[in-house]
Amino acid sequence: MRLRSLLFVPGDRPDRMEKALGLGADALILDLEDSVAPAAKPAARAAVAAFLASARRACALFVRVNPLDGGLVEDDLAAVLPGAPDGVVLPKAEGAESLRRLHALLAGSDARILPVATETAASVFRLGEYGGVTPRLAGLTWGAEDLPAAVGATAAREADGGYTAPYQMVRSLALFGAAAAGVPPIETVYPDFRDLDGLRRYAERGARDGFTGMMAIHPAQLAVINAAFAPTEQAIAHARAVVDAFAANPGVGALQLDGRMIDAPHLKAARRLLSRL
Ligand code: 1VU
Repeated sequence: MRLRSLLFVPGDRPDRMEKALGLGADALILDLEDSVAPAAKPAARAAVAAFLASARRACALFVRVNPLDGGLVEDDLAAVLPGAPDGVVLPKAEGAESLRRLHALLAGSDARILPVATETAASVFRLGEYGGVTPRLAGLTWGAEDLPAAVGATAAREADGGYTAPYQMVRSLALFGAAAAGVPPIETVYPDFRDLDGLRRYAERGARDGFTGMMAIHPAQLAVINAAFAPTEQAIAHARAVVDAFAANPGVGALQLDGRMIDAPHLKAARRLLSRL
């Protein structure tokens, strides 16, 4: 499943769901959590269930349920699993135990799991736990909204779109946690949805650092995100040249290509990039 761009659509906005299918997102995240007010949760569950039952599967359909300990997730899953979502986004995930619990709740369904793995202070210390727990793991993503609120920080972002030191560290740990688990790292949302230049810089930085996709909150963000997370022609050509150079020199560990040394890590990176095409 390719996950370059994942668009949040509030679960209580059925008017936006059908249209969202044709916007170029690789996945929609039909949200039952923070974008839906408590009183609107039952209606949102019903709307998401109805949409899943009838939607053209033009892209992957994920549902963000409520957190495991809030007393809502059981009703969320009872409503949406009959519609066979491709995946469930788990907010406030806290390591292996959360994955095990959700895996059990998904019995009888093929849904994958995408945890949002940095939304509580405790979760940060469990980012190395996600590998090998369940074959349902579709990736790992992080959030920069709930954690500052949980610890009492006044901001997580710098004016230039980067993060303050504590949240930059959390982003890095999420990236390495996903890599250690062997699943795609998904960059978090860029909330200023009118600032497409800032988004482009942010998404390109994410792709440079190793994230393979990103969540979106507004349709205008999708083209920018898809472009940032698609390998450039130049990068593809270079990767092919690296693979070809090693194929032409079997048994050789280090080579030169255009005057620069290439060895095993470069071959691994080239193969990884080509596998995403
Ligand atoms: O022009 P049209 O009327 O045909 O369409 C509007 C609008 O319906 C549409 N649109 C969307 N369609 C699908 N999914 C969306 N998320 C979405 N957002 C907008 O685009 C056209 C233009 O809309 P707009 O620019 O006038 O935007 P609004 O003021 O109507 O809406 C802005 C917000 C931010 C409220 C809206 O985009 C939205 O609800 N986004 C998702 C919010 C969300 O799910 N937040 C929680 C996830 S963030 C997180 O938890 C971090 C981990």
